[in-house]
Amino acid sequence: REYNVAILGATGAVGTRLIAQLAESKVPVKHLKLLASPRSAGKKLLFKGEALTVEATTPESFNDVDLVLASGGGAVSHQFAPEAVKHGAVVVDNSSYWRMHDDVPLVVPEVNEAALNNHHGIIANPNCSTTQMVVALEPIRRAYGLRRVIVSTYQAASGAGQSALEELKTQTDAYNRGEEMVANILPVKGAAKHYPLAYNLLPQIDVFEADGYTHEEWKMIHETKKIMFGDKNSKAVKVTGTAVRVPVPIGHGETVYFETDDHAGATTEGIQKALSQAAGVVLEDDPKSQLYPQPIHAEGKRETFVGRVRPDLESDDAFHMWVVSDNLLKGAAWNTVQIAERLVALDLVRVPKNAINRFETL
Ligand code: A2P
Ligand code: 11C
Repeated sequence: REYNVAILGATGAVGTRLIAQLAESKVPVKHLKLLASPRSAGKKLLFKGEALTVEATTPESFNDVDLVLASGGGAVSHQFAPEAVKHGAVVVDNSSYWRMHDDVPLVVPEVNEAALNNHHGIIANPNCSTTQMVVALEPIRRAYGLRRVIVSTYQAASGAGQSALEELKTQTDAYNRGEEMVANILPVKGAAKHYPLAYNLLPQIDVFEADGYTHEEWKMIHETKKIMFGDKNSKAVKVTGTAVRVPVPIGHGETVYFETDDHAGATTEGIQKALSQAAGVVLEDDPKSQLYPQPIHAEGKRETFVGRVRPDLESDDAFHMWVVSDNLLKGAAWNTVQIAERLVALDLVRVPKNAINRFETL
């Protein structure tokens, strides 16, 4: 069987990579439709060497579409994902809008592929910083259990979209010329204040919650619990963290402190072995030869890179590691296309009849 596929948000930082990842995937594409805002209608983008014309998105865009890969942001997915499902299309959604919905599986194939089996038309792709962390933690959980995680992130500008990446480049040029840096986007589009990222660090990703955590930190906590422990509020594991934007174009880094189950016998060597055998992980861990993951080496790769695995010197059953991945690929476009590949392989590219009107539109 071949599928009619639509990419929603095709002109964005993730959308353009969705096109490239789909072209190199095992998804048999009969026809590809590129959708974006009316601003981009008429623009041409290449898919497998063929120039396709971008169309403005309307509810009718999903007529005759089997599979939608969406990356237009939360508001766009809120509006259009239910429309797509009503038209019989299965949506793999990159936005955060549907992730916590009880009827929406939140999937990283290396961790919880089985959650795809009872989808109702929308499958959510996690936040980029969550995805790479759970890819690295899951083999450790399987070997030794997991009871606590404390993460600090070093997140690239492209996580906030193409415009944030361009802003970083413009600010860097301005700084190097001795001119004033202009900030209009970061830390968060639409916030009261904006600060330059070039030559700087911003300890704010997304908006602040009432408890003092940012929404990015909230996502890492609850998405990790839902993906690895099947419940967004699971008490089986404690997760917390701090998310920081760094002046790197592509590739998120994370230091992860984790505690395995009491007396599970975890050792640095055992953890390294589990990581080296895990799907989607590349172990780059040799301090003697200064081998450790770096964003510039991860860019363009689908894998998650792990290094600096070492025991905590003062706590039992506790370790630290350093995790890097291309936030636009495993963090977004590749994980989405990988989910699509698995849906095809499992013959799950169909909306169950009782789910057509399950999700409310705006
Ligand atoms: P456009 O380029 O026409 O604005 P990014 O995450 O890099 O900012 O990309 C966001 C993506 O979402 C772009 O492809 C953008 O299209 C698309 N988008 C934004 N608003 C809408 C909308 N109202 N309907 C459909 N697509 C949208
Ligand atoms: C960032 N992690 O780096 C965010 C981007 O929930 O999919 C991804 C937002 C999301 O800014």
